[in-house]
Amino acid sequence: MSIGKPSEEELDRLGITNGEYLSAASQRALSWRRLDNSWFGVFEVFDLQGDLAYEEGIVRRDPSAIIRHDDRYFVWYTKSLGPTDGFAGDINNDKVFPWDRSDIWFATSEDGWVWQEQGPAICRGEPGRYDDRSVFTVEVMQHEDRFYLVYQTVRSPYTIRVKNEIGIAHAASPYGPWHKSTEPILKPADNGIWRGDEDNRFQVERKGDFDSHKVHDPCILPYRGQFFLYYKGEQMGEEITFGGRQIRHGVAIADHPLGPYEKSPYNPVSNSGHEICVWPHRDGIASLITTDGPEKNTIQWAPDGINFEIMSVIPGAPHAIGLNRTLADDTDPWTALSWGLTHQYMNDDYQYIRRFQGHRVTSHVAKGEQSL
Ligand code: AAL
Repeated sequence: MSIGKPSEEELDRLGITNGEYLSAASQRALSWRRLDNSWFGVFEVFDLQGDLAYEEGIVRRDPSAIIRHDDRYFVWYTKSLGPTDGFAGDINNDKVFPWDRSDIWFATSEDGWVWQEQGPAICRGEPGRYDDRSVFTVEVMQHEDRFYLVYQTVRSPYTIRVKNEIGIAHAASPYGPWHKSTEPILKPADNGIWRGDEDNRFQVERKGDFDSHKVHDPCILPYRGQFFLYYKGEQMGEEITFGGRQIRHGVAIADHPLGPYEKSPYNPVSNSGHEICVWPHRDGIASLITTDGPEKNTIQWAPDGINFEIMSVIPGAPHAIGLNRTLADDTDPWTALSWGLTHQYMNDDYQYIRRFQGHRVTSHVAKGEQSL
């Protein structure tokens, strides 16, 4: 890579001993975009109280964003019962994943620490419907006095190769009643080709687009007069990259919250990540990229909601974050991350919802030491 002749100031800032002898690492450092530390920070995670405290035998995971209505916070999440059987047995009777045979429930809280579970919001559909096996991993959007829940769906049987789709529901109140879409609003690309009939997702003739197997983790943001539905794609024939699982995010755009949603021709819009965690920041969209891929543990920002650049590399972030949509500050990206919800694995069978808190870090000091 040609980087031109580094200036004395650059060599001094990066602490490079001799500009005539640049190691591969120094060459990379010189090619980085010039970024300050305003996007760098850390997270801590805490137990919740009340009905969302850990409960043996119950899965509660993938919390939505938090919204505030009638002087209380609301969150929606995946809820299922009992341990996971996996795929080795009878998939028609077993529970193949912790998020299989799930419904979407919701809870409210006055302080964000003590939560009261209110009951189911979205239940699995009638047999034969696209959502008859599981509804899970929900996000909420409040827009012009209406409420929208957008979530993943699976139709029975839950095979390894089953395609996962996205449904939506809307209501005039966060308590419901919810009106579900009769069809999915987003489906996987159908340009992948499985090899053979064995229920194996790694055997493919052709992998197809980044979202040829599953569309997951939907989150809709109103943006520039339209609705940007960010989602995670899983690809048929998924591989392990030098950063882990081959997972990427895409966006689909609509003029109305209920769609029709059209996938952006620029997809994928990330080359890494897992659950979607996006929020409006300045005139663009910020995105926390966690868990999978070479750019995991980064915060990225796109001035147009599509072309994301790395703004910081962070020590790691809570998974499946549900952002607190009541927090907004266009000057500090960490305001939106100052607290919200996350999930944690107690074990492979049971996950529970916890609270995260995050803050910006501008210096590294010893006990008693003054920063600049
Ligand atoms: C997550 C999400 C999706 C996956 C599984 C449940 O947290 O990425 O929802 O399907 O894990």
